[in-house]
Amino acid sequence: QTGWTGLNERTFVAVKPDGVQRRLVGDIVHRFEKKGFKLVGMKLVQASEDLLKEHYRDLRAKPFFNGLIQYMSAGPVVAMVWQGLDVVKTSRKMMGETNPADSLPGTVRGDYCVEVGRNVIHGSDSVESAQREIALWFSQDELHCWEDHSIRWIY
Ligand code: RTP
Repeated sequence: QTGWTGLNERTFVAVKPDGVQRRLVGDIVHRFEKKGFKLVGMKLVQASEDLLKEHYRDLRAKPFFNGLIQYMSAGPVVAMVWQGLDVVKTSRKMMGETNPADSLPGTVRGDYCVEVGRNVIHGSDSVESAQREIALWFSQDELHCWEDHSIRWIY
């Protein structure tokens, strides 16, 4: 069993509009649950262009930026916050690479998509981005601290 430091790390994960349309939400949630992470926030949301432009502000100079905003606002996304040890880094591993062609089978993108512009899932790339994205997508009262009785069998 590890010490308690780090167990409260949180990350922002979103099933993108293509993932919702393709009925992948249940599978993706199941992967994170089975891994041992704890769900502390989840909602189905039609993101506004303003929210998405802020979310992807570091990419605004990229040629694919407008297409990305269109894609992400084309339908609802499932926005989630997951908690656990090294959850930021591990979630990125579970998702696979940005380009599905570089993603190994067994990852979400390796299993479920073929094109970078339809890559079904987002996950924060650092603890700092996670904090920024969680604050952007969720209010404090949408995030839950609940007693997790499986915790002693995971850590
Ligand atoms: P995300 O933020 O969605 O988790 O993706 P990421 O960190 O793996 O990749 P990033 O470079 O931040 O790009 C964000 C999203 O933009 C789309 N993209 N399209 N060449 C392209 O057409 C291109 N490159 C990136 C992808 O949907 C990517 O996830």
